Amino acid sequence: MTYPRLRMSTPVRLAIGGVVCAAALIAAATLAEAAPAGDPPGANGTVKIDGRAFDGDIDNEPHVTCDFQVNFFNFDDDEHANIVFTVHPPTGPGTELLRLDNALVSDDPAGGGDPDPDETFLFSASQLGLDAYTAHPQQGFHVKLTVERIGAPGAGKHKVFWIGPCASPSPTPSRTPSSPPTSPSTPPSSPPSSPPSSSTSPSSSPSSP
Ligand SMILES: [Ca+2]
Ligand SMILES: [Ca+2]
Ligand SMILES: [Ca+2]
Repeated sequence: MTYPRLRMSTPVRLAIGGVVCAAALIAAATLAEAAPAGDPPGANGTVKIDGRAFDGDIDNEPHVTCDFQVNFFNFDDDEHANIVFTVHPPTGPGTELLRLDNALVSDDPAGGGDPDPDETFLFSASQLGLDAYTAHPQQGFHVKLTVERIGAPGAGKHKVFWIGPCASPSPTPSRTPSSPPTSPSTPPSSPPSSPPSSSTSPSSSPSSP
């Protein structure tokens, strides 16, 4: 019978904790509502890298594995851009990996108030031809994305990020012994592609007597 002090203070602490949590929630909600997000004129669009799981949030994920999305936000109506990937040091010297010209990145006006999610493009390390490069054992391939805004010279967007090779099945958050850098990769033999050419020309001239 020598512990009445602690027993008395526990419900008080719980009550105080609840009040603090409620106050923090209210403050956060107020901040979110009060954030002014307009649609100023000019190149106010933004580009984000989104790795799995694809969430579409307006934040950048500089480490992705195998495949990833390039998400466009707040671009103007009917805006087009060139999407260009180059290999970045130390993985490579800046060679162009893939170019997607004149892609439609927004089919609606920039959101006047709300965040305006626009187009999303899916890419993968193998699509970029990164198999030709040696992945850093921990980081993967270093790649630079450049978005050239058509009709808006000098207003390009850049993102530099790391892509894990597609061979790794899942991103492991724990520290694992790095796999040996030299992986015996067999070159993909091109499958015998037989296009279904069913070209039946309807040039049948019914010869009537
Ligand atoms: Ca994500
Ligand atoms: Ca838009
Ligand atoms: Ca939109």
